[in-house]
Amino acid sequence: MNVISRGFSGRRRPGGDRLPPGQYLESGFPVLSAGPTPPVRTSDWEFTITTEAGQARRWNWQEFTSLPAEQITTDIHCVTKWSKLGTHWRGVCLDTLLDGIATDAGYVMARCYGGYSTNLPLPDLRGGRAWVAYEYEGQPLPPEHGGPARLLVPHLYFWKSAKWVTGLELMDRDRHGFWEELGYHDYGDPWREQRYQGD
Ligand SMILES: Nc1nc2c(c(=O)[nH]1)N[C@H]1C(S)=C(S)[C@@H](COP(=O)(O)O)O[C@H]1N2
Ligand SMILES: [Mo]
Repeated sequence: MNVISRGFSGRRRPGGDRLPPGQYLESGFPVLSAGPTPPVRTSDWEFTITTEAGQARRWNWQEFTSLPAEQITTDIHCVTKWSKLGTHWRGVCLDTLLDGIATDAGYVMARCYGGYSTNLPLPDLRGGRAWVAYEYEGQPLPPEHGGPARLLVPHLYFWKSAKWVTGLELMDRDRHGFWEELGYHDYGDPWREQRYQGD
C-alpha cells in the first residue's frame, strides 16, 4: 500500500506539472520593479489604446471599472525563476478592450506610468489570455504590484505583465521594450524557457 502511494505521489516535486522548467515555487509575492513605484491616482488614471493608423480609444478610471470584468485564477512565472500557483485577480479582458478597434497590427508595446515598456505579439492579447487587472486576492491591486492597474499575461514570463499600465500601442512591426532592449527574449514563453534573446 505504502509503496504504491509513494510511487504515485511521493516522488513528485512541489508544483508538479504546473511548474515550468527551471522554476521554483514561491509562496510570498516578491516585488520586482526596475524603478520606484510611480504615484498614480485613480482620479488621474487613463488607459489608451492607439492603433497603427493613429486612432485612439481612451478610458478613465470610472469608465474602465464600469466595463465587464472577470475573475481570473492563474499561475504566474517570473524570469528570475519564481512561480506562484493559483493567484486570483479581477480585471477587464483584452478581448473586451480590443472589441471594435480596427487594426491589422501584429505587435503591441505596453506603456506604463514611470516609463517601463514591454512588447508582445497582438494575438497573445486575444483569446481570453490577457487582462488589465485592478484587484489581487479580492483587494485593490497594491501600488507596488502595479496598482491601480496592470497588464496580466500569465502565459508569458511575468515581465510582460506591465505594472502601472497606461496604454497599448498597436504596431505593424515589432520593437523592443525595456527588458527586451537589455537582452531579454522578445516572446518569453516560460514552458520553452525563453529567458534571453536567442533562447
Ligand atoms: N511598469 C513596470 N512593470 C513591470 C516591471 C517594472 O519594473 N515596471 N517589472 C516586471 C517584472 S520583471 C516582473 S517579474 C513583474 C513583477 O511583478 P510584481 O512586482 O507584482 O511581482 O512585473 C513586471 N512589470
Ligand atoms: Mo521579472
